[in-house]
Formats: sequence, C-alpha cells, structure tokens
Amino acid sequence: MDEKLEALREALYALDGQTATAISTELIEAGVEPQRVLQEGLAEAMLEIGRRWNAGEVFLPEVVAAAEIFKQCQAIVEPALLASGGQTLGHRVVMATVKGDLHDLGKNMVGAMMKTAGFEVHDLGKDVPADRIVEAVRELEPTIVGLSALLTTTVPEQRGVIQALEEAGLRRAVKVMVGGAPVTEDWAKQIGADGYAPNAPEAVRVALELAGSERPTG
Ligand code: B1M
Repeated sequence: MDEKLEALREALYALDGQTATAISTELIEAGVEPQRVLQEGLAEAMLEIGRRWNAGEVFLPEVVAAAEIFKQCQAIVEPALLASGGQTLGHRVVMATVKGDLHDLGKNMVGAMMKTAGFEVHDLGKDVPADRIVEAVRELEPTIVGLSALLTTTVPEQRGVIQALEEAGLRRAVKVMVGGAPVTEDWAKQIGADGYAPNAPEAVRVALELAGSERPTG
C-alpha cells in the first residue's frame, strides 16, 4: 500500500488529477484508512510541493493546481472518513481560516477529522474576519473555536480573534484552539489560546480534551 500512497503523491507532483483521484478511489476501496490517505498521501505531497516552491522548482500556478487536485481527492476520501466515525458528542466546533489567509486545505482536514470524532463542525471558510467569528460564537454557542493560519503575516490574527472575543464578553464562553504550519505551542500560550495542535489527528485529541472539561452544547 505504501507504493500506492507514493503513486498518489507522485500524481500530485505531476498535477495529474485523473490519476490522483483514481488512486484515491482505489485506496479507499481497498480499505486503506482514510486518515492515512489524507496524511501520508495528500498532506505530505503538499508539504513537498511547498518545499519545491521554496526552492524555485515549482511556481504559484502549479501550487494552485495541486491544491485543486488535493480538494478533489479529499472529496473522495471524506465520506469514508465520516463513515468510520460513529458517536455524536454534542459539542459544536466553529472552524475558520483567519482574515487575510486563503489557505484552507489543513483547516478542512482538521474539520473533517473532528466530524469523524463526533463534533458538530461549523466551517466559516477562509479569510474570515474576527467579527464574523465573534458573531458565530454568539449565535452557535460552540464549545470550541478553531483558528487556522498559514502565513506568518496572518498568524497575529489569531490573537486578534481572542481579543475580539474578550471585547465581546465571550472569551470565557468558548475554548480557542489554534494551528497551522507556522503556529507553535509557545505562540498559543503567548496569546492565551486554550489549545494548539501541529496536525489533524493531534487537533482531534486536543479538542476532545478541551470538550471533556465542558458540558455538551444544548
Ligand atoms: Co501558500 N504559502 N501562499 N498557497 N502555501 C505557504 C504557507 C508557504 C509556507 C509556501 C512557501 O514556503 N513559499 C508561504 C508562506 C510563507 C510565510 O508566511 N512566511 C506561502 C505563501 C507566501 C503564499 C502566497 C503569499 C503566495 C503569493 O501569492 N505570492 C499566497 C497567499 C495567499 C493568501 O493566503 N492570502 C499563497 C497562496 C497559496 C495557494 C492559494 C496557491 C495555495 C492554498 C490553496 C488552499 O489552501 N486552498 C497555497 C499552498 C497550497 C501552500 C503550501 C504549499 C501548502 C499548504 C497546505 O495546504 N499544506 C504552503 C507550504 C507549507 O505549508 N509548507 C504554502 C497541506 C495541509 C494539509 O497542511 O495547512 O499545514 P497545513 O495543515 C496541517 C497543520 O498545519 C495542521 O493540521 C493540518 C493537517 O495535518 N493545522 C491545524 C492546520 N490548521 C489547523 C488548525 C488547528 C490545528 C491544526 O486547530 C484549529
């Protein structure tokens, strides 16, 4: 199966959407864990594409195309991921990529895995201003708000959201989790976030821990 995951990564490097979606289907039909397809296939390929981009070996349009193929493959994998879940926890999560940031593949992956773990996930999308997040917290009364940021220039927005929640008198009503490639545990502590995770499986673990200390959302 490792060769198939390698072939999936190669198809992303080659921007061959047809092959990538065909291999994703094959892997799922063969019973490979959807988490493995997402993490070892798709996410690792995007990381490598980022490395090649940095090295000047690929250019922005190719990254855009690879991200599109990632989404097509994720759409194939996600139903299997959701089917592998079961229980409903009764906890709501509001997820968003912060203002100014258009990177949403990682957030989508985290959201999908949280759904599988039984969370009711409300995804506000990407480039989401703090006031919309505050509004969603007021309306939906989630247990957790998850904030993703992929750019060093947008990471400070995570602090902005926490401040906006404080100003709205909602900070104590919700747990805030942060993540994204440039985000660190130290940063999370510095801005007073309740949780940080470096990847999607860890995000689920942290969310379960945070939800464990709260009553389910009514
Ligand atoms: Co962008 N980009 N990009 N990009 N891009 C990075 C982030 C970059 C590191 C690439 C590089 O090295 N050159 C660089 C940032 C450098 C910096 O900030 N210092 C960069 C840049 C510069 C840019 C632009 C400015 C380029 C330009 O226009 N000149 C531009 C900015 C646009 C904007 O946001 N305003 C831009 C645009 C884009 C695309 C649109 C082409 C595309 C995004 C498409 C999309 O998301 N729909 C894109 C991509 C794909 C990348 C890289 C190559 C891959 C990111 C990705 O999807 N990874 C990225 C390189 C890199 O990260 N090394 C790069 C796969 C994904 C599954 O992983 O998102 O890390 P990730 O999510 C992980 C964890 O981080 C974690 O779990 C996920 C799953 O394990 N996680 C959480 C994420 N969110 C979490 C939340 C949590 C917990 C965990 O709790 C709530």
